[in-house]
Amino acid sequence: MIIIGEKINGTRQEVAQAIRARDAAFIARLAREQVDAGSRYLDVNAGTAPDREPEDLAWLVRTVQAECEVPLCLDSANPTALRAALAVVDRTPMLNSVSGEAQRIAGVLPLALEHGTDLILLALDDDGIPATGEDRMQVVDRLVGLAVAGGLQEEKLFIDPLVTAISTGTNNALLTCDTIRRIKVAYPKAHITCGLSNISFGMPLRGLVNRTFLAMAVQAGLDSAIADPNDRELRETMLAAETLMGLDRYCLNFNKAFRAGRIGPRPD
Ligand code: THG
Repeated sequence: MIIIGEKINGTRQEVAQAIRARDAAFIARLAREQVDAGSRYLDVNAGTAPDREPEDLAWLVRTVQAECEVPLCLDSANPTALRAALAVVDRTPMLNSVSGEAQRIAGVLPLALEHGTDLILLALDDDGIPATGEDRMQVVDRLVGLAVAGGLQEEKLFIDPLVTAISTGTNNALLTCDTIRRIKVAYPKAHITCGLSNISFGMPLRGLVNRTFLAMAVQAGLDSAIADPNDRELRETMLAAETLMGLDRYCLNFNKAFRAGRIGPRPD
């Protein structure tokens, strides 16, 4: 799975504080621990204060790049902040994200096309999050059409079916899985990602709910997740699910991870 490490996110209080204090060591530590745990991208989100976001996001980008080499996933709806970040990135990043909302299509999509970035497509538009997989696909179809017509290869697209809390809708997990299946059929070369932990908002035992949902979503075709790579039990479920899906010949990855102590009992 392509893990996009989620921890450098200004909606988390300790990160918001580190950004305000320009505490580079704190951010560098979050970057390092997520890369060491196998993140292929690091999500960076500076929070949503519109006046400070461009400067804050550019600072986050520079700070993370000084510590590690993985590409970044620039998490902002604000084109001005994305432009400020794009001006300082070393490696072509992923943009998170464009949706079917007119403002995002006008503001974010041109940046992705201009810079040839990877791009997350969200299955929502100005009418909100569609209630069925079929309707989410209408948004996805439109966005894939625009991105591909603009010159981005399908392989650079990470389609997000959207995960909404199971506490607010009995069928929300199944709805996401249904959307994943449809995406997989329509765009087999695109990646499918999601914010996994949205599923468990308002629940006890969130880790258990998140990793069980992960196994279901992988079965449906999920191949990427915005998640906490330092969650050992999540990592275990991820590896087991990939192996069971026939993606791990001779169970080599699973056994290697076990021998390296990345899954199973903690080496101490
Ligand atoms: N899709 C896309 N991008 C996204 C999301 C998505 N970006 C933001 C979010 N959803 C995914 N990122 C995070 C980052 C951190 C946390 C959750 C999701 C997190 N949550 C803990 C919690 O909710 O309890 C801890 C909060 C805290 O530490 O303060 O850490 O769906 N494309």
